[in-house]
Amino acid sequence: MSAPGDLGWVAYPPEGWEEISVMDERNTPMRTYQVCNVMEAYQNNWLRTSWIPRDGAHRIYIEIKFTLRDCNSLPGVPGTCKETFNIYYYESNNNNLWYIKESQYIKIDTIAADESFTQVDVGDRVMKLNTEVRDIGSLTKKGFYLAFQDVGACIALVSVRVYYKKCPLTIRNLAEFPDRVTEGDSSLVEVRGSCVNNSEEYDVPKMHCSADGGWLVPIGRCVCKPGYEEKRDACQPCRPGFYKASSMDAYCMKCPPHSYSHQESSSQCTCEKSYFRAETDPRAMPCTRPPTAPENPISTTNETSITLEWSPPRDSGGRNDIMYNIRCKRCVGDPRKCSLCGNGLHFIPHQFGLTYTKVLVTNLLPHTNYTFDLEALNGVSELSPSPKQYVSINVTTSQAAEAAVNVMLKERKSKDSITLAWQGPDHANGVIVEYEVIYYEKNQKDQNYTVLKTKSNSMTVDGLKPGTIYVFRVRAHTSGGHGTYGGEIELETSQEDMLAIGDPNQPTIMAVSVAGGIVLLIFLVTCFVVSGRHCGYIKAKQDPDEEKMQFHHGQVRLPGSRTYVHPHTYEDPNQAVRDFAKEIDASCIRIERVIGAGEFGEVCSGRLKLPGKREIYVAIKSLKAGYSEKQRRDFLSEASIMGQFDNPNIIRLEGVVTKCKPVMIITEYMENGSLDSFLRKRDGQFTVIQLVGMLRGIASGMKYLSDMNYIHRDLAARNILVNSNFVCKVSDFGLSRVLEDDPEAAYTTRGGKIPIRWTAPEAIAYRKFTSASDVWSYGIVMWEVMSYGERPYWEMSNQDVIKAIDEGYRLPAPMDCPAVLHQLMLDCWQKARGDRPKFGQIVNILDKLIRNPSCLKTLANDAACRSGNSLQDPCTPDSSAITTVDEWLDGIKMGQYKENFASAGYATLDTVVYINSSDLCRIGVTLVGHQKRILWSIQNLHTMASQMHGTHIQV
Ligand code: ACK
Repeated sequence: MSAPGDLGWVAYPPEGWEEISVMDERNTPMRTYQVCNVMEAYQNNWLRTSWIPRDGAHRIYIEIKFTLRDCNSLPGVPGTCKETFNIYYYESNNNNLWYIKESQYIKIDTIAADESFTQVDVGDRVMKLNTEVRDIGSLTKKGFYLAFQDVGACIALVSVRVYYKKCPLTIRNLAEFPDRVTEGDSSLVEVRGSCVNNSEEYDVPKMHCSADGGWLVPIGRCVCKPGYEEKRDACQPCRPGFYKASSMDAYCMKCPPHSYSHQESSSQCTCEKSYFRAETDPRAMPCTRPPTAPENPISTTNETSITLEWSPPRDSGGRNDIMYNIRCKRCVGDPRKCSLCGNGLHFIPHQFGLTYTKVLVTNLLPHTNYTFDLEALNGVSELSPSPKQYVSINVTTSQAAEAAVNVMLKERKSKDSITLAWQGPDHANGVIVEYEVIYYEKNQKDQNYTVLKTKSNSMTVDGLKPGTIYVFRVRAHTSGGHGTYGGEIELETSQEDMLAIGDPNQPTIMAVSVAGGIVLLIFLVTCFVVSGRHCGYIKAKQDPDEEKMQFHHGQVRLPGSRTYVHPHTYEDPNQAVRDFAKEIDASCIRIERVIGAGEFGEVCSGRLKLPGKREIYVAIKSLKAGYSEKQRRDFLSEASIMGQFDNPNIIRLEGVVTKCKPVMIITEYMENGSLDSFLRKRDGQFTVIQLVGMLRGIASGMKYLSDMNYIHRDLAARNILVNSNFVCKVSDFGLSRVLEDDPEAAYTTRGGKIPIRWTAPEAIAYRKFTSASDVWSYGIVMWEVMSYGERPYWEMSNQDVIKAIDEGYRLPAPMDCPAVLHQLMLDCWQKARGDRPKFGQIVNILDKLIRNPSCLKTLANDAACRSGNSLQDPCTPDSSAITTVDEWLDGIKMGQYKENFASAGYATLDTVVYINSSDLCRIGVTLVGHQKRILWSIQNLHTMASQMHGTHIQV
């Protein structure tokens, strides 16, 4: 508080605090309150401020500037001289109290000076000011009074500033977040944003206001409506000549060729005259027009069949969806006496909607004139009012060869072949040269024909798909020409190979009568056979993780490595316990006290004295009475898993008691219990190197597990145990653990129970648990360790965590966390699991850091720029201190855009931090995935910096 005039504060008794004007160092007058009754004992001087409205704040901060005389410097003062004063408050809805009893005030604190001064030199204008800040939380009334109690010191109160903190109005992801006063306690408050003008919600925009007045964890976003694009936190209209069709498009685009927009904020461009846009055409596609007519039609006549061929139109209208229709007219005698051909003709493959420039027409009448009109169409032909353009071709047929055949079909089927047999025609019109068998998969006629020829009366067609229906037709070829194809017969291959089904000589069902005609089929053979009748079977693509594995005892394992054996692969789970856990005689165990509760019963500490060995401290998990057989199996499964491990960073199994009740699992005793509660109790008490040492131990244990192909699925600080030397060991290997035991596990939409905050997105989404998903969890454990047991993602709901992760949000660095460690966390949280480091690499990095602690000096929240791939070497300047745009882009594996950034004028990192998605589009980063990666990295460049400090208000 500084005020040049009369402040109107109340001082009593009157001979106590005095309001005095002094000059500050710039010679401007200012008001102070002073008291200096040091010569007399029993001072009790009060100074009370006027009423201060609370203004909705929950926590109020008071900054006091004052000077205080050192008692020793005052000559002749008695021992009652003091060097402190007290500060109090009194909450009240009433702003004109004239008297408040001393006993009604609540004490805030006793204030002592950091720097007392020894001399009062009136000429010396440079005062040694002490500044102290105190706060009061949980205020509820409309306002309050502050009071300063002097008990015999020499004080000058120079300034009192009262303020509260709020998260200031801000715009993020096109959503406006209003001023928000922080809470009295340290919780994060979720605030919903409202979309800026001309934008709409894509996903509910939310941010969290922290007690410090900073905005944290933006999730959701708004997007600019069609016709608007994002520019500097606002949605600007597209200029004339530009358009934006969908709110999901990032930026306005130039109207495509043959279209225009005369207005601002167009969501699409109008086609020029004679140009059209089909309903399904993307808005970015140029407007197009119908094609011209097909060209160069030619025909080849073979008796009563005709092959027509033509060239595509000269102008396709700008599209590539050209199709052809054929109309047929039959003209008898006078060419003007034409009628439509009717349904008797066969067009192979079709009459309408042809995509090839060739068609075979059969069943024509001999010695007849036909006119075929060929027209080309495309996706906008129907939109054009102009008549379609076509080209005509006249054709005359000749005498048909007569070759009537009766074909009998016989069959023998297997998985991939069918044998057909038939009898020759009764009255062949000439000598039979050969037979043609045409077949196709039922309903696939248009895609896949095969024509086979034989001189014999039977044929085995092989290379067929199992369990598939094929359609067969047969015709004879005589010296007079081809007969027409006979009727169809449908035959199905068997599902599995059968030795012999049916007698090949046994005639089956069908006799087909075929009327002959000569047909040229060569082009059919080329068009359809070449198009590949063998679809084959697509071999299921293997996951690269799985390729190198082989099955052993029902378990996957790497060749040559020791692999953990899942207890479920034993028919008798008790055998697994016998194989991997030592039976201990209950008389060797002394239970001392209960230390916790597990899923199956109590956890106790005690001692184990095996014959011939020294006594050791152990933890004893027991199975509570009344268990089912399944519970017993699940309980002991932890022992059969743990018993397979032997590593200093994995909790060691001493043995089991199964021969008497209660059934028990005995493990080494870890004096400091679980890591999360251990760290919470010791907040701030370890050096960074000690914390890194713990992390190294956990990573080493996890490396051992992943080398054994064991996937933990619930790696979290609560499942790490700490011994008296602060060695951390991975624990909790029960089979039902992830499903039942973990209080953090929540049901997912797919039904499984998963500890969401610790679990990789692919494991949540589709249960893809791998060592890489364990690495993600390890990153969360790193964060828990570096924040001394803070809850990951604080009070956010599980749903919000999933959404935030999906949108690229990652936990910011904990307070005082070295930049390299936060970078390593971010690496563990790569979306693509293949991009995450392996546990072996993590151990190496941590080892390097421990050998080279200077690498840990740069703190994440101080680092001007953070990014890069710390896996190469966390201490090289490249990864810990990125200074150029090129280094930054290389670091986030976006080096291919260096030129785009350079030519757009982004020369230094400080110019990059303001880039948004439209800017990225404009400079040529159009892939959404790349945009996201770059924008996340930019967000990282100033994660904490952007979390503004509280707004201070003066009263
Ligand atoms: O956090 P805590 O003290 O550590 O409380 C839990 C409790 O038992 C239930 O699991 C503690 N606990 C489990 N195993 C051990 C062990 N091997 N040594 C010491 N404490 C253990 C754990």
